[in-house]
Amino acid sequence: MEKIVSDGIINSFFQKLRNNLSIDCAIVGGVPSGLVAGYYFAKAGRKVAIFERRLAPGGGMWGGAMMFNNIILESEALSILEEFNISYSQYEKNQYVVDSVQATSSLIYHATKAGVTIFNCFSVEDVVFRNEKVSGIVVNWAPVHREHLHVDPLIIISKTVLDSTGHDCEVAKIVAKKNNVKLNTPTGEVMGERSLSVEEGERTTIENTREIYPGLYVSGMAASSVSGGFRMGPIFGGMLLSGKKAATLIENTLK
Ligand code: 48F
Repeated sequence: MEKIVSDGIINSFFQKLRNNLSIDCAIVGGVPSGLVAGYYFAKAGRKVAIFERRLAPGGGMWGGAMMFNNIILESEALSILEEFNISYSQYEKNQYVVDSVQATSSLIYHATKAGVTIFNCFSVEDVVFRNEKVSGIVVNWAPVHREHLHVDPLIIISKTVLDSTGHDCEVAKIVAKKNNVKLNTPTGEVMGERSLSVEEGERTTIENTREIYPGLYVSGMAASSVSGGFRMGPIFGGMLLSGKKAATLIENTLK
């Protein structure tokens, strides 16, 4: 039985990895917007995988605000809460309270049930750049990244890449810095997020969700960070709607 346990995990994991060496969309960062984008993408029958550096996907949603594990969402996001079977209660006219642990776990559960493969403890350290287009990602184990071990990565080929790495917008920074290219942002560069303004932050997160370089899209907090949008704090309607918009944009490109 001991050998069966090891064999089963090793063989099935490497089958899973082999199945995702060439995909339609590689989502970097298992955050709310990335999970929602992956869900709608998988539902559209696309081959999609999420690569998350931490052991647990979910980004900054788990902790609510100051570890008070509730979050706020606007009425515009209710249809997504319904689709993901997340409970909510009305707080004000257009604002709803949600348990952040239920919401985050539900996004992860429904994304994987829809067909998204999540590789946790995977750090994306670069992209594949071919014919002036982002054409995949370069991955390594998160501890290799953290311990700065000089170990070469593996390569995932992908028709599109979604940077949902949150505040750090790491993939956009790598593409701009290493390839000396202009991004589709007001300055052509990664502008960095501005201070907190809830309504502006929620609006600009969705507005800034777009393709910023051929083959590279941004969503969620990364979209704000790349294009100089405002942070918004513990309100997540913009995140979920940004994920849905990203899936629609990418799907339209791949059609
Ligand atoms: O930054 P982060 O918490 O992003 P988020 O969840 O947005 C923030 C909000 O939760 C909240 C807020 C608005 O409401 O301000 O704070 O979208 O999480 C970023 C995630 O991306 C992973 C990282 O481990 C974290 O889980 N990540 C970042 N860079 C990489 C990565 C990378 N290069 N490879 C893999 N994962």
